[in-house]
Amino acid sequence: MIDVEVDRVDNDDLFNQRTRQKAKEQSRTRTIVKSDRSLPPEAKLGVVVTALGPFWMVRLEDTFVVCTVSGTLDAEHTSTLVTVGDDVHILEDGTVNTLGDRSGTIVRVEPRRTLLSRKAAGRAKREQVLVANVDRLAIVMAAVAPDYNKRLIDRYLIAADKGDLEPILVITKMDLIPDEYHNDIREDLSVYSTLGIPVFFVSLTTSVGLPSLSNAIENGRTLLAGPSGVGKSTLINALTNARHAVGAISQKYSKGRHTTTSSTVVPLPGGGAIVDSPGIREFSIWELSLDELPYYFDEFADFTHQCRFIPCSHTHEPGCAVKDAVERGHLDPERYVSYLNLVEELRMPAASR
Ligand SMILES: Nc1nc2c(ncn2[C@@H]2O[C@H](COP(=O)(O)OP(=O)(O)OP(=O)(O)O)[C@@H](O)[C@H]2O)c(=O)[nH]1
Ligand SMILES: [Mg+2]
Ligand SMILES: [Zn+2]
Repeated sequence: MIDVEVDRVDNDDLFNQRTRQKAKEQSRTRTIVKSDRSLPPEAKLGVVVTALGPFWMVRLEDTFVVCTVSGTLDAEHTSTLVTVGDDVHILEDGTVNTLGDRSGTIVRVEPRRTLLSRKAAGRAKREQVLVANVDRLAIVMAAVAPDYNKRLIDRYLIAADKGDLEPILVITKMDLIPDEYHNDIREDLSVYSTLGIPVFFVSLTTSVGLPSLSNAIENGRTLLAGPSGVGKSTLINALTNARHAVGAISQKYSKGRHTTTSSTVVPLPGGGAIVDSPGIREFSIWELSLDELPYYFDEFADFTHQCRFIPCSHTHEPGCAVKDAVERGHLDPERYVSYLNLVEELRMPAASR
């Protein structure tokens, strides 16, 4: 038996008092997970697009339904029963709630195609699934203000690899860079194109570069990741071309709060969707082991078999072919710095990470 995961909302208006009450009730009543695949014929298939306090907002073909989780849930997974991005079957209860939205119950969660998780807060290092069923990871960084961070890009690339997501790199705020420096930036980031990762240089103020980015993410679900202030929200508004319904509804449920706290799936005109996940900043590579780290630096593979010592950590060993390739300019020195940083981090005792 597993607790239902809920995002708790602290607020003082009446509605939120009620949701708090509901959240308490839900964490007292435990949900039993079964996998019996029997489904009432009136159940409808939808997507969980965001969390609203203890509720989940589910998008059906033509409408939204605000849902709780059934006491007996049909699912194959046991960690984080419901999360944003899940394909779910719901039963509508035929009523509207106090905020005027249709309400229902999630009775089945379909198997997850992909998932991204992080270590849940608290002492027990449980896995918390942040978002399910995304296809692509757009690593969003600004050309300047704030400067892009290659260490962080490399960490996100590992996360994408682990989560089976196709990575792309989006560099925003190109309008803030004088034209004569554009090539320097392209050159500085050319290692990523060399690694086969599509790189898009855009400005959200002038829209330069947006059409090709828009084409690239037209299909499938694209998760945005990147530090604060790089333009993720601005990008969503630009590509979805309007204040989207998901945003409007979640605002209604979180009056008085200024920041987005839950992940959101926003549909794109071409059939795909963009997923904005505020918690994704810390999402991690927490399960990563020192032994497997080199495999996430694909380009090292051309050299590792020539190292004098096997296994070789590619840090201090004499006759290390990776280190040698960096010195001779065959491997990117900055990628190697990212690698060394991660080795150092992973060598720290797990408790202090
Ligand atoms: N000049 C310029 N400003 C931009 C561009 N993209 C975003 N901005 C500005 O940068 C600021 C931050 O953008 P947001 O979209 O809020 O950034 P965010 O990534 O959503 O930040 P968090 O929600 O804190 O993670 C805003 O003032 C935007 O107007 C761009 O391409 N050029
Ligand atoms: Mg934002
Ligand atoms: Zn080596």
